Amino acid sequence: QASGGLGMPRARREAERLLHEEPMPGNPYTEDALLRSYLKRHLPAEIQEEVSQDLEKFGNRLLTEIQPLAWECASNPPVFRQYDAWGQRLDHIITCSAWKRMKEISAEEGLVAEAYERRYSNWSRVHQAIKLYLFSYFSGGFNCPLAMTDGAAKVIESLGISGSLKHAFDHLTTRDPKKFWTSGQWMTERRGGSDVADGTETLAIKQPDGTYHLHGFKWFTSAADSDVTLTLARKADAQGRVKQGSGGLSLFFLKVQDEDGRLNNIKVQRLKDKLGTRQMATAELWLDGAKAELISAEGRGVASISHMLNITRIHNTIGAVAAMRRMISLSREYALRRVAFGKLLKDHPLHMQTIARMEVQTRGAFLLAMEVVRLLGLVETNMASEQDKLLLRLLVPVAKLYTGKQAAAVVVEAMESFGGQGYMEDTGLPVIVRDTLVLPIWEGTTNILSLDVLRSLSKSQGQVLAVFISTVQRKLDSASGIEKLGAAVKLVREAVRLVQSASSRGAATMEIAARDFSYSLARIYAGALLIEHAAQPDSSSTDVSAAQRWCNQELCPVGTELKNGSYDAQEAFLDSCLVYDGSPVAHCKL
Ligand code: UCC
Repeated sequence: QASGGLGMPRARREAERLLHEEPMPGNPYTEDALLRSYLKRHLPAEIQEEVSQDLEKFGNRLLTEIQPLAWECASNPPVFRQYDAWGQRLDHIITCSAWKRMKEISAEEGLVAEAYERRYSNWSRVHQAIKLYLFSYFSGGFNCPLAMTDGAAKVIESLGISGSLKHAFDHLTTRDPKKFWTSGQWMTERRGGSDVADGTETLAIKQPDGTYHLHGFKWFTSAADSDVTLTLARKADAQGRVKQGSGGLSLFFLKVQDEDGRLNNIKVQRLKDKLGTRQMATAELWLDGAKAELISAEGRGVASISHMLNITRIHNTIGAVAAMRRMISLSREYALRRVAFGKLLKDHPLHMQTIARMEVQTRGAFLLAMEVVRLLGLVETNMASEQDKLLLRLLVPVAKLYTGKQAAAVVVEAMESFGGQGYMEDTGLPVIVRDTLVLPIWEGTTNILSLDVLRSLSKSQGQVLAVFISTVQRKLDSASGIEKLGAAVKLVREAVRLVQSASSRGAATMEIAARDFSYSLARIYAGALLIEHAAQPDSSSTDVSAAQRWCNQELCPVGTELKNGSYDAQEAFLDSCLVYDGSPVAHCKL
């Protein structure tokens, strides 16, 4: 063994030096400059101190108590036991003790409750969202059931809390760990994850006592260990006939198990073998007469569950920003410790340029997420104008689709900043990457959400876009006369002009342009938010630089593509083919 001159073999010496390079960011609240400045700017003085103390305390709890639990969840994914030794069917989904503890902690910290207690009025949503943002990475996947639980509470609240649903609402929004329930969201069947309207086959048969028995097969059920769930089904009439399409779907509430832990006429077929989010049990479930309660008006299932979808899409957005922030914190920490080519990574300009670009992406995404949450808080406390409501409708899908894609790109980039270490399982970095890659898929893929953006435009007869544009203009006005932001403001104004003219294209062009159009909205709005933030008197040079850098990227891809004439459906179809045999489009081979 060659000696390295320090009295120990070179190999051992190298290994011991590596031990000192583990990045260890501190309290995620106190170390997050943008988060703190956002709160300082927005929260009324009388609640700022209290919220800040709670977040700092929570940040410490995350590091000391919760982080080890997250590791435990990652190393002990749920196990499915279908039969006992004697052949009795069990269908037990066994979760680890850390996962159960996460549920208790979620209740104690009010991670759902905070939003419904509204002790800080419209700011309660922001407080809750920031706790979720801090919790996300440390949650061991428990952020998923929390998203659905919040969504279920929201549906119940929007339908009017009454009868047995009052009981459920109390359990979903309690701070008492012994009473806390989580909810599932069983929407996906074999024939349709996106096309829920045509893909849902589950039947609901009315019983003499007014309840329903559900019969069907749910293909993906996230956090299948949840206490209750919302699900869609087609109500059969007396002759057993059902109405197809969206208008035939109604929304049902059910308990997954009874008080003795027996499944509610549900059979677990298997757990899904997923790329990531493996800490959380996703199952295929047969509903074999599951007892359920109809909670929406008949045929209003999709419209009713859209309240849940909008909440889970916001959680998805928060999770995306959190993943980016975590990876950058780790990457930055590593740059302070790791030496390469004779100096710390932090002293390599190209390395820091790469981190700076990720930081800019994360800042834009953070402000976009917080804007959505801020608007939600206003709507929920009846403080929102009609314009706020329209803006929220538009920004939820825009933020979800854009941040999901950003997060997937940023975490992969950040992984690379660790070199080979980033690819090593026991650093924990691959867990973050895998868990992030689901974010563009969960709760509606990028294309489905882009079409939802168009839906919001057409349903409001273009009003959402008018509000979007006037809000952006107002934010830009806040920077008027600030010279260093002048160029950025000009770029956003030009992008607004382009997106406005793009929106007047016909339906066929808009459909094929929907993704670029949505990206344009996201980039423009985040640009305006970054400028507004940087225009504050106490803003930092980083705030200004982030606004400038963000606005120097292409802000309106839909404008460029329109100029290039690239929105032709027939051409897109042909161009997507690897081989085209010259026969009509329908026979094009992939
Ligand atoms: O993926 C899943 C896993 C759960 C894990 C959760 C964790 C997430 C957080 C993690 C934290 C890090 S669960 C399944 C996810 N599935 C989806 O997201 C479905 C994707 N597909 C769609 O979104 C489609 O666009 C559909 C299903 C909404 C399309 O349905 P329809 O019935 O064809 O659409 P319609 O006919 O346009 O809409 C029916 C009604 C209309 O209202 P009315 O009748 O009054 O005109 C629409 O305006 O629903 C209304 N509606 C909405 N309203 C539809 N979408 C919305 C919306 N987003 N907001 C408000």
